[in-house]
Amino acid sequence: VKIELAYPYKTVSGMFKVALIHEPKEWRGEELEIHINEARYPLRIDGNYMKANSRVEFGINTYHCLSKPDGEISFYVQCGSRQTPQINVTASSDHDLWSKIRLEMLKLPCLVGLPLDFSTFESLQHQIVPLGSTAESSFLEDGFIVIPQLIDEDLRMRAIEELDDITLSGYRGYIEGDSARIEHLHMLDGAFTEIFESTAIRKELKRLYGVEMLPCQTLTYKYGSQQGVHSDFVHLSTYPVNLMCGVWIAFEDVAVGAGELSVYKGSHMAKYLTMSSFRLPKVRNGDYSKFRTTFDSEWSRIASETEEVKAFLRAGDVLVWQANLLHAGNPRLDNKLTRKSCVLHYFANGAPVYYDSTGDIGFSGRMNTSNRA
Ligand SMILES: O=C(O)CCC(=O)C(=O)O
Ligand SMILES: [Fe+2]
Repeated sequence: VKIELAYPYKTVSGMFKVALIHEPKEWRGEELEIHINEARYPLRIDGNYMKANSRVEFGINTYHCLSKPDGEISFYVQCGSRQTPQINVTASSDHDLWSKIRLEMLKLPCLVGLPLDFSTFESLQHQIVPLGSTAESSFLEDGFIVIPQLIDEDLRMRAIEELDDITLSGYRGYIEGDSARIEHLHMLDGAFTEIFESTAIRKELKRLYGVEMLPCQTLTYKYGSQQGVHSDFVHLSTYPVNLMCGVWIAFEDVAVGAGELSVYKGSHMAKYLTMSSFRLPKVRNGDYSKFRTTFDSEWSRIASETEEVKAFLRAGDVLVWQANLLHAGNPRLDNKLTRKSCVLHYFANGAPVYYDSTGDIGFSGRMNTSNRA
């Protein structure tokens, strides 16, 4: 039996995911005991589940293991006389946020079963953490804000150069002219890494949210995404609900006909739609067909009741949207026009992160992209 971090990153906050790997033939159904720092917890995963899968994933609610926001967590699993190797991780959280969320998170079990659902946290949702008191009222009311000229010229030009090289060389199967997004370019140790680690962006987000926001991914587009109207929350969920944001960066002036981004003013105030809103089972094996038919029409309906704002950003401008704000990529009216841009999603440092659509524990972001485990 062995355990490993299911996300091979060094810094975690809120919750993290581990995988317990065992050989089904050898599994004898012994009692498992998890040792986390000084504490011991029985691991309650039923026998059939264990027998059917050689890899069992579960989450650890770090709010149970730490008595201060930052610290080392070491853990191993005891399995009869056998014991897995010890794993050590460093948890980091924003102090203010951590202390606000901790009392509520202590009501949940230390070992979090998967899949996770919005309803797990629903009873705790009354405790919404207010956004930064220094945020513009337009951000609070509209659900988005444009910050002009946040990305400097040199970085922007290098990002364009890298994006052109990458797309023209067919990186990971990308076909020139396609609307597809290119994931994880910040892992290449280039301009996108600098964007991922940008302190200029984080400084603005700290002002808007009052706590440190950390990026979890980059999604880069050479052409318009043509994505239908949607909210990101069901895919990138937090407890409390409002602790995620999208950051949209324009690398070039957005041209008419290139499939500009639209945002829907005030739509972030609408109900947070989750799988349980529609009594849908979690998405399995990437099959979003049921998801599409239910969510898409409801999102379109809400969008039609709000004002659409077309985001014709200038090169270097950044648009920040709140977790539940509806947005869409318009159809590309002129297929030759590029719309070089990048989206990052940020989570508040210390917010428990999960993906309501799949029930998975989320990767909650960290700053250092080097030393990948
Ligand atoms: O850039 C776009 O057109 C939309 C991207 C988007 O919705 C996202 O990345 O969350
Ligand atoms: Fe989105």
